[in-house]
Amino acid sequence: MRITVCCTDTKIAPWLEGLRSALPGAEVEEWRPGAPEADHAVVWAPPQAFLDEQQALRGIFNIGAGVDALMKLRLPPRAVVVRLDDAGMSVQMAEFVCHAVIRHFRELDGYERDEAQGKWGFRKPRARADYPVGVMGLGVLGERVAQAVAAFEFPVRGWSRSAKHLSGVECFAGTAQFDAFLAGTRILVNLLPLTPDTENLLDRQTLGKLLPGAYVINVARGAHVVDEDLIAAIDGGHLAGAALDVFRIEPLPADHPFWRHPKITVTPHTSARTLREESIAQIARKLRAFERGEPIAGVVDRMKGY
Ligand code: NDP
Ligand code: OXD
Repeated sequence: MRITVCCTDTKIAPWLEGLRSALPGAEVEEWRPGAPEADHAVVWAPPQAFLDEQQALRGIFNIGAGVDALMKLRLPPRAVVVRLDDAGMSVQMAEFVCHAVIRHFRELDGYERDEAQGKWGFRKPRARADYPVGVMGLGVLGERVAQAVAAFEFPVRGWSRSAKHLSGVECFAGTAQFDAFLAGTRILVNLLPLTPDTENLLDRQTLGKLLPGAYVINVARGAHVVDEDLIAAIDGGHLAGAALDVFRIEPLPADHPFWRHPKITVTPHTSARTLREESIAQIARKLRAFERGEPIAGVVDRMKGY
């Protein structure tokens, strides 16, 4: 079995080494233009030229959970696209989102400002019941996040494409129930995949349907948010602020207003990092199962785009 590896913005040597030792029978090489056609590819944001040359691929294994960049390319017709499912990301995402929810709810940002001024002063405790948390996307990451937030006794609601039943989470599904989901949400967490259906979903209209004083936590993709609409909703007072981990352009350009907005917290796409060892183990496991003709988790539905 021949495996070609093509990962932009990633140190490739440890991936090659890890894949070679996890799949001893396979020939694993970094892709170079003109390389022989492989059976499978391990990729992150590959160029179109790579896919144009590698038309015989049967499997494309993405070293991330989101496949939006890959879905914008012309893919070899018979290749099955497989994403990472969890691989150590869901616990990271749960801790990141719980931290952001609690930082906002407990006004820890305000205490940080007070500390900088040497000020000792309490804020009135807030009622958890007034801060329902709404999680958009109840997949591998969203479900784990919803349950982690619920463990802190926040009222939790979730929204997905298909109907779900999750303990401790009030579930809403489809466009028909989107407004009802938004209308009862004060802290909005975005964990949707980026697809033509979800791009620009967090615009003026959507944000305007949240409870007054809502707070937005975006840990999915930057293109879910209409940047100007988010800033306008914060400056207009309907939103209390936002914690943003993902952006339309990454790294976030130095002159982007998000950097300097006092009510926006910026982190550099770090809420759930790809963990190399876990990811290699998962890809190797899936590749072996795939070769045996067994079903594997994380196969992307090309029609849905995730
Ligand atoms: P999954 O595919 O497991 O889950 C996606 C969820 O979104 C599903 O519940 C799905 O509904 C729902 N969904 C998709 N489209 C719609 C729609 N049109 N309307 C309503 N619900 C919809 O993905 P993961 O949980 O693994 O990952 C989610 C995203 O998180 C990734 O796509 C990626 O962009 C982002 N991510 C960000 C990271 C970071 O560091 N910031 C790290 C890893 C991922 P249904 O269940 O009905 O199919
Ligand atoms: C991913 C990501 O999709 O890192 O895994 O954002």
